[in-house]
Amino acid sequence: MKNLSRLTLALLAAASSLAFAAGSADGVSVVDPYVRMVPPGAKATAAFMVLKNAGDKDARLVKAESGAAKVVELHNHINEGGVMKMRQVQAIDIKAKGEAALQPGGYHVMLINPTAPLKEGDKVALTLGFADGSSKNVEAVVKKPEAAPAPAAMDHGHHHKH
Ligand SMILES: [Cu+2]
Repeated sequence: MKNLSRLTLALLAAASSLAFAAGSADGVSVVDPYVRMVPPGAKATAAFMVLKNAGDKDARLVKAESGAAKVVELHNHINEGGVMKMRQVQAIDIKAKGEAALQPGGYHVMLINPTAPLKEGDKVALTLGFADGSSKNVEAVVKKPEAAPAPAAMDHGHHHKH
């Protein structure tokens, strides 16, 4: 019984240190993460998701990492004289009790030079890093573009797509 209680104490200690380290990642949940399927040999694709912040403090996504691509960047689309262009961004803010949508035509996680072909249904592991140093692991499923939700496309055509 002595060993058991020691184990329990160790688990409790581990659990509390995890909770302490969680920070922004603790309050942020990730809804419907997916990666757009692209033809084999394509030089880039993107991951999309909705980040919901249940916490009392604003959260700031500052990086994404993945073994699925050589370079992983946070991007946004901006309308420059009627032309949609992609730009790398330093951060994506998620307001307290709010959400940030990473969707086609807007913010996305850019996956440049995929390390292996991505097939429909594959799971891509992403690690989201927040400004306070906390991080969150996400599994994004690879979807064909037509099967993937495209909220921008439903918005009466005001938004331009890629
Ligand atoms: Cu991009």
